Amino acid sequence: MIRTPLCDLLGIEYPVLQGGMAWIADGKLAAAVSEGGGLGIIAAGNAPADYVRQEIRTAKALTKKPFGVNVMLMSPFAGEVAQVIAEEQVAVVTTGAGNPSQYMAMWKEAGVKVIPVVASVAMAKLMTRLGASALIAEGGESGGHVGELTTMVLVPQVCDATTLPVIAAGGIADGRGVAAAFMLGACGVQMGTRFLSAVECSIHPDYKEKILKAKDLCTMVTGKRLGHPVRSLRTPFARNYAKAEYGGVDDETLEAMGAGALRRAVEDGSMEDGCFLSGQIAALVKKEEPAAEIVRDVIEGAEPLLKGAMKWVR
Ligand code: TUI
Repeated sequence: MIRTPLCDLLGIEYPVLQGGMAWIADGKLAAAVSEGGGLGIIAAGNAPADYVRQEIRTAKALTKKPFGVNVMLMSPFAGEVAQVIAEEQVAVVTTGAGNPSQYMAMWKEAGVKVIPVVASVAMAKLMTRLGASALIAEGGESGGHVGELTTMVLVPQVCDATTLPVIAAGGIADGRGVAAAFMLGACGVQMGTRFLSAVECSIHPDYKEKILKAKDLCTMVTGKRLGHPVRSLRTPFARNYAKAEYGGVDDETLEAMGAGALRRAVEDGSMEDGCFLSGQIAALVKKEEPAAEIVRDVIEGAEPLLKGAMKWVR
């Protein structure tokens, strides 16, 4: 059995978090992960506060175990979502794509544990000073908004920069990834792409199918020109966007192409105008299965590897 300080901090059985994927990670998926002994997380994405409150209530109806909400800090609704999280006294808030400093005092006062995603050492130090409960160090192998550094180089540097528990994210989808993350100094993992195949994940069937069929080189990063690089499946949409980005298209047209594209992928499964977020590890996602089995599988896969870590040492 693997138990780390993160389990005690969050009141969970296994040190596995499900990433807050916009328009994907709803109350149903989050509750299934939490019921399975991990920490499920509802994604606020670009949605208004009412949507988030509804998903929180759905999760509360499905599980008595702790779950979290992820705030996407570039969302125009981030402020009102932050408020709802405090009002609903959600156990944990994670943040992404920005600096959550302005909300930390409010959340802490409401008893919400704050776990920011950091993509640099400077942000890790700032969040430690402002009273975060733990940090998620997310490397650029992940799907969605990506930073500059890989998981391999970010995680040990963040571990050196903080005394807080560190959760590794980006490029982790099985027991090998979990064991590697622990070797780098993390005491927990967050996975997004692996949970796209969960039975309780309500994405369009074509999206799921695409993930199950993905190979090593199936993702690409677009959006660098506008300052928001995003990793997604290499679909006709992503290729067209890249062509526009490096062609003569102006910023407004590019913005318009991207607007609503995450939601279109999830709801319509359209390869032509949807953006299918995916991490580089999609090729390791082999079958659809209940979220609880995914949580158990990655931990059970890591155990023998960690126990056998001495096999080359003389
Ligand atoms: O946030 C994510 N992944 C996401 S958010 C998202 S929705 C979206 N929609 C349109 C454009 C862009 C995103 C899809 N996927 N991951 C967590 C994450 N946070 N990765 C990197 C960061 C990060 C980056 C910079 C965290 C902090 C940060 O600080 C910047 C600063 O203010 O100094």
